[in-house]
Amino acid sequence: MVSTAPKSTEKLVDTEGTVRLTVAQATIRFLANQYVERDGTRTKFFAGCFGIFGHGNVAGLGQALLQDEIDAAGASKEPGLKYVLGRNEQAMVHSAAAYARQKDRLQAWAVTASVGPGSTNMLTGAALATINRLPVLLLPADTFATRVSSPVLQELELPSSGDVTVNDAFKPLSRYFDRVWRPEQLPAALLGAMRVLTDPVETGAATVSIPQDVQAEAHDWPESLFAERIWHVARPLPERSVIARAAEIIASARKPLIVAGGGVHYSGAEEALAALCEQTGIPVAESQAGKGSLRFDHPQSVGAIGSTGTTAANALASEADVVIGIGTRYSDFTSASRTAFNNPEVRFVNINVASLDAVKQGGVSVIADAREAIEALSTALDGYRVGDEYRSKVTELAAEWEDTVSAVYAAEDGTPLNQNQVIGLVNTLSEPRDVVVCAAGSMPGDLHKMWRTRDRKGYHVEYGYSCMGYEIAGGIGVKMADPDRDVFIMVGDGSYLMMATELVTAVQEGIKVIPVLVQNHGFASIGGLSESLGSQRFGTSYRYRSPDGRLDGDTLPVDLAANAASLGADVIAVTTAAEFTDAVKVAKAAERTTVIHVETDPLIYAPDSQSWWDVPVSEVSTLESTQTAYDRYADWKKVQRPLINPSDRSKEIPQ
Ligand SMILES: Cc1ncc(C[n+]2csc(CCOP(=O)(O)OP(=O)(O)O)c2C)c(N)n1
Ligand SMILES: [Mg+2]
Repeated sequence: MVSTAPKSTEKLVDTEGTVRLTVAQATIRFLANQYVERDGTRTKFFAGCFGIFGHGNVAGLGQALLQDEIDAAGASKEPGLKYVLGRNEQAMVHSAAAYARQKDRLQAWAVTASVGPGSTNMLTGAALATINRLPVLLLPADTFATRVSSPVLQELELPSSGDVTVNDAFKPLSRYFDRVWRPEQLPAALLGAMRVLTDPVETGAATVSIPQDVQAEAHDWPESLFAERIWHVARPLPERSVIARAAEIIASARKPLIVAGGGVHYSGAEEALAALCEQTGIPVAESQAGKGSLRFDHPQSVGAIGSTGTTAANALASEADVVIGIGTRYSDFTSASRTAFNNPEVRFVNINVASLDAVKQGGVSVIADAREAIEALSTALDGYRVGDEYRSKVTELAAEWEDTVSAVYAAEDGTPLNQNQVIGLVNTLSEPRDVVVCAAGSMPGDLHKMWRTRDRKGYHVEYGYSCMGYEIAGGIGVKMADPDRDVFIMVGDGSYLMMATELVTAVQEGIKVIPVLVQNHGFASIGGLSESLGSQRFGTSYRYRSPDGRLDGDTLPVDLAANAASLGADVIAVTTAAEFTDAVKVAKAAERTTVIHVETDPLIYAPDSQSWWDVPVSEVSTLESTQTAYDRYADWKKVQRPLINPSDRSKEIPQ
């Protein structure tokens, strides 16, 4: 335990092939030597390590990162693990997750946090990464293994259990969890984390919790622990008999529909998908994570599906006789809470690398890499094409929706903008390769419906967790992953107030992003939802408390433009379309992060999806608004497909 380590790591290799390093130094050196390989291309897996130091990691992992940086500078090399100081631990995990998504999960970040609150601040990020199946390595610090000075500052100290610490809260949120009580456990923990992080089925947050005394403890490691390791990212092949069965079902379809999810992107299956739908004429609808699987103007593209879908995709979904899910989790937004696929005879073919997703909605499960499965299906479907009538219907419905979008995109000059027009302006003024980023509020749904995606990585809306506060942190992660693209971050005032802190990190790192800050004085999204559910927008706008005790006074004198400027960003406040257009030009030409601040009316909505989302309404109430909403809710519940016995339900969509 008592450190007898020499001062310089250069002298540490002894004749027996061991190297004496602390657990923290060994961790950093190991991580710097991990690579992934897919389709013959090799990539260094860890781009770096985000961190905020405190007791628990400052003298362990902090010292190891310092030594790595200084040693690299001495050798005129890049550090093994570049260190980036963030402002909030949750935000750092979001940046890491966004980076991994933009890199199609072939690169990731480690995130180190201090013991206690620093570490538990990462829990929300862990959940987001795991739900979105994005690789992030979390290194929360833990309380003493020796317990000699327990309870240490910020220790949980449960009377009922000696080995539970706050970090146990990471267990249900992580796809891999280990705690390194002894140095000898470290190799197994790190190899276990790497296995999960690089596995397309398993990936998500991997957490290696290291007590602070163990981090600083020296150990003789086998040199081979630090050899370059290459992790193959698999493309599991579909079974031949399953493809034959899937092709048979699809070939019998008169109104098939593909639902493309995030798996299409992660597998790099966009071209294969385009080829399949050009060959067969099958239209493609997209989930939030799958948006951009086809360009918006591809003849077979019908855009977003589900609760925030286009009328085109939802009309086709409601009649489809075969639905082919590719890389989708079938979240409630995608399936419109199991009301989207309304044909009583509908059958499903689900292609997914994860059996968890492949079995959803029933039907044939093709457990395989998306690209491999699509290519196999293309061959098996040789000669199959949808009928001309169906093709014309697809074209007609898609064109109708595009007209609807064009109409609401159009802004009258000289008048204040609404959110549809703001989205339209960003879409038309950005370049096809630029990226739009969003996560929570009314904008994710509006973007899903209306954003015209022109590049496979041009649309980045986190909607697995829809986490307020992801926007700016996530946008920074996207920009770090893809510095050649401009990144437009669509952020509502609510999300901004929850976590704008990483603007400071962007300034520190010279990272330029373009946040479009939409000020509507509260929650347009939840306000609208509340109203539709009979709850009268209660508690959803940012107002003074009025003398009668309700939160419905004047709007608050909050100046978010000044707030953003105070964090070091350039800020342009605009009102009209002409001002917005000029601001985008300035922001695109700028080298610094430039926030565009615009006020909008929260009562102007995007065009309707003609769809539903299951949010239960109070069954009994003294409020008429709630009673009316409950009746409507009960009508929709009749349309919802049960998990089994789908035959005894209403097929009438409430008007
Ligand atoms: C961390 C977190 N807390 C709460 C919610 C629930 N929620 C979803 S949207 C929203 C309001 C977002 O407000 P704002 O960013 O201003 O967007 P707007 O609704 O006005 O478009 C809330 C509270 C959430 N998604 N994430
Ligand atoms: Mg708002």
